[in-house]
Amino acid sequence: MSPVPVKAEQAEIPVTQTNSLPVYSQEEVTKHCSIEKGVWVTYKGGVYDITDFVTVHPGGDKILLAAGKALEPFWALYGVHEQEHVLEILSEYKVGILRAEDSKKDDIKSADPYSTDPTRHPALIVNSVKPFNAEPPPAILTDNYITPSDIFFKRNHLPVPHIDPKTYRLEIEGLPGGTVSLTLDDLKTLFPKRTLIATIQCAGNRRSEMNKVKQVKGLNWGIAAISNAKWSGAYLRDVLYHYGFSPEVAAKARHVQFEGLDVDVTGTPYGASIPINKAMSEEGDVLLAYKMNGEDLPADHGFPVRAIVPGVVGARNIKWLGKIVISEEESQSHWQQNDYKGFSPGTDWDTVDFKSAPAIQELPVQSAITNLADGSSIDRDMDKVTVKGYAWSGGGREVVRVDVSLDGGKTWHVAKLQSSEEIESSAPSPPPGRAWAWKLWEIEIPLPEGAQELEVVCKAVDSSYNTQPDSVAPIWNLRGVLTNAWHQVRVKVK
Ligand SMILES: Nc1nc2c(c(=O)[nH]1)N[C@H]1C(S)=C(S)[C@@H](COP(=O)(O)O)O[C@H]1N2
Ligand SMILES: [Mo]
Repeated sequence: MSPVPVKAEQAEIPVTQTNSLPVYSQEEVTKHCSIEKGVWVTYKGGVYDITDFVTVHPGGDKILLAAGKALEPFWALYGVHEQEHVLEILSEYKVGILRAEDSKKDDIKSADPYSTDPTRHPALIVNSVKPFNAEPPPAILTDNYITPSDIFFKRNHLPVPHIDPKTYRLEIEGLPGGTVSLTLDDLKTLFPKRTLIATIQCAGNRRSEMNKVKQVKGLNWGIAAISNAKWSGAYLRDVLYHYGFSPEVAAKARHVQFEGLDVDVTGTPYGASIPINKAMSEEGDVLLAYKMNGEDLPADHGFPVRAIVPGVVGARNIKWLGKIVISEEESQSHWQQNDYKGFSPGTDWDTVDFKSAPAIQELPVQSAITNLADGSSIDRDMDKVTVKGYAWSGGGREVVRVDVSLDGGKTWHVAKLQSSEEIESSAPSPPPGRAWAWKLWEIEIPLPEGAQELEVVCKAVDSSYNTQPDSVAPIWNLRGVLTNAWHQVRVKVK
């Protein structure tokens, strides 16, 4: 008797050496594409039945887009999520192995939406590659009053969109005449070109200091998720008035929403909104910027047009601006509603109600030491210590003073703020309430005799006499935003 032939299917479901999981074909996986039929996905050659995960996790429905398919192209959009703990969660749901010939399909590997991201400056300290998030080293951050665009911190939530300036259109909704569509040329020729210097700071700047108190969720920014540039473009108010913004519109409008042209896998753009008063006020200086430091906006910073909302948190300065909506409502985007808000140190992920807190707009007063790193040492023979840094406040409040201490805050010295003449002839000191740019500061303090270690501290005061809290713990919040405690570095004297 001849041996019983092995059936093709059986041959495809061998028990592997390393574990006892069955092997599935892509065809089989594809059938499991709904809650009813079961939700299967593949990831790095594994097959996962995530039906239970999807049904119990709020927001888990987004993953349904990958049902019956490979997770890679979807996850590639959220590079940040490709972290150990997510993979750990996934491993619980592993039900099989994808047939080798199916897992090698090109479309899985080449579907990287980040593959066309621009190249970046090698000096940047990279926080996350996909999406790209990076800050300059503190030591070079304050080498220039105007941060060179290459090392200006970069904060992207999604892949960088590539926009053809010839076909680019900026849409405006909510004006009496219906939707307006502008070309880049319209923006450049129909409106006066305005130039201003403004600092942009991410809400998560200095988050790493909050992480030391207790773990928070978010990118682990150091002290350089802040930079200062010269921006040129049309005033948003000039554009809105030109297209019919009127007292009737003003009577109803409460917010101006912005949408980016960078979209996630569901086609949802990055978006946010600002209060109408900020948008329309003569003192608001909100720009539809097409130039950064005298050149076209770089791809990472929003080419061809971004919103510059001076004095307001980075998150509202929408890059790759595609749409403006004048509305009674705030933006309904995730980033306006369920992120970029501050909470009590007592609020945790089980109790947080994002509806209970307002969206961050103007940021609190901030300062940091840039020339001395925590844990570094200085020479005992030097008779003076030089301390340098930046200071800035939101809402156009000018920084009026920076205090520096070498002994953890027992004794204080007043730093010298860089004067406007030193800054640039093209930057006359701003009118009160419109101080959008940071101030660099510097001080030389005699080295205290016999000191073994210095606790160097700085704190700034703004024109409303707001100052920074002395420690991080009382302002800790689960998202790690709004870190503005005294900046402190310990330096050894050797
Ligand atoms: N379209 C779009 N705009 C965006 C973002 C984004 O991911 N997409 N990130 C925001 C955040 S959180 C910050 S802090 C700033 C960062 O601007 P920069 O990358 O030019 O420094 O851009 C904001 N505008
Ligand atoms: Mo940000």
